Amino acid sequence: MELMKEEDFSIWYHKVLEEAGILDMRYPIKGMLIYRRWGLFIIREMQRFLEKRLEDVGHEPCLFPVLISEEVLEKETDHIAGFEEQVFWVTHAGKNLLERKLALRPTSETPMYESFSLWIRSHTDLPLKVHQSVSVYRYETKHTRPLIRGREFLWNEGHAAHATARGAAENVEEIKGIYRELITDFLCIPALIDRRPEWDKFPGAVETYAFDTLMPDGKTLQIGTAHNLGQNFSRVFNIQFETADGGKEYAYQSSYGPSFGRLLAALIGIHGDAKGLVLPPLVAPVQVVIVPIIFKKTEGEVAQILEYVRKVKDRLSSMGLRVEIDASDKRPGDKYYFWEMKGVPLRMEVGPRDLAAGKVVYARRDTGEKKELLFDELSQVSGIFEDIAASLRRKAEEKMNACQFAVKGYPEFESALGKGFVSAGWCGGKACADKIEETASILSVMDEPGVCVVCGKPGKAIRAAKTY
Ligand code: 5CA
Ligand code: ZN
Repeated sequence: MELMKEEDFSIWYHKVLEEAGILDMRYPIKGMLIYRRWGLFIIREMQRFLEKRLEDVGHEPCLFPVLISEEVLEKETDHIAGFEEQVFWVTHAGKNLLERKLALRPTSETPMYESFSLWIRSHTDLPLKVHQSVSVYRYETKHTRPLIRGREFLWNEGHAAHATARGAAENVEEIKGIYRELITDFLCIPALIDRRPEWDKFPGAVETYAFDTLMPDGKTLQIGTAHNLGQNFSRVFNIQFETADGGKEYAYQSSYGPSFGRLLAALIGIHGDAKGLVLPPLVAPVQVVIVPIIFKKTEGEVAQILEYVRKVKDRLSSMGLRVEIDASDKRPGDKYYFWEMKGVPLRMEVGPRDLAAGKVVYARRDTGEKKELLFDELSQVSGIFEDIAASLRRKAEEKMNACQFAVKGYPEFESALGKGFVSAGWCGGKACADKIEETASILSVMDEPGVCVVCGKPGKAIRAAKTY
């Protein structure tokens, strides 16, 4: 491979997606992908981790239909205004025009909240929290990119209703914590959480928080969001409950979703290197690959080594690890190249000398470091995996921290864009925001003061970036 991802990230990225067997991008509908074993496995691991955490804090799994009736989708006006350009409509059944067209879900607030109004009667029914992992459909008009901007993409969406505004706000905080665990603890991806400016909120939300990470080309990628919806939807969908003292009130809601596709894109882009994928051990489809090194090829030697290799595999498998033996006829060098490209965290090499000494040689994918372990020390692999994860996380954090710039004037602002996160100032005026957003996005308007990079008037501090 030996492709430098920093120099041309897009070429590197497409090549890795294809060669590592993550995706097949030749599906003949724009913005739609075929997920292959390697990519799907990683997504399923993220999904498993997230669903467990959501269910631990009281979310019930559910599965809603992919079609939404026109009437339901269009109930909340801000919401539909935000999505109407992006909705795929089903208009026909065979040759007949449907009486009412049906939408492919772009997100599931509207159908779910129809049901919430049936499910919620009393304060004792609250909080109600549900989640589902599904694909959603948005007719994106911006340039589509695999995993990053698709017209079909995979996510988990969580939806909650609480009896109080405080309950909803606390839920959003809890979700931010869970997403932080998924993104940074589990996937080793650093991210900033920002409250989006008014004009960039989710359609129908009171408040939107977003997780942004930094891709190798200097553009930021929004990987997940959590929205406080207040009572906007509950008023429209009539989600009312009887309070403890016999009154009636509308529920306070929140909705949230990380994009599995974007998380996978970030994982690949941030940890990968010139040889291809580099996977954090917890999500790697194969965590250890064992390569038998056979010199003499006498039947006796081959059998002995293979037997030892199987013993090593059994030992590692008994620890719950995913292990593969590559006993193919390829040359060892070709095998190394192949598994490195696939991002397998640990390679073990076992030759006649290792067999005699009862040990294995291992090479770390992330650092290339080579060391030995005795058969009896194989339990140390778990510790090595923790070390690999910590090191990937630290490297990515250092890189992202080194790409945060604080600027004052406009020329400085413009030249920092595309290199990472840029802190600057904005007066609050529309003309200045428009000027800034010609080349960048304002990720957040902070509470601290700042001097406008465009007009020089006092205002508030902002964070801006070139975004995907
Ligand atoms: N209903 C809410 C929360 S579930 C919602 O739809 N929020 S969203 O519009 O912000 O989308 C959630 C996340 O999906 C975004 O933060 C972004 O990371 C991801 N996303 C949005 N559009 C795409 C797309 N076209 N391809 C891949 N991921 C996307
Ligand atoms: Zn200004």
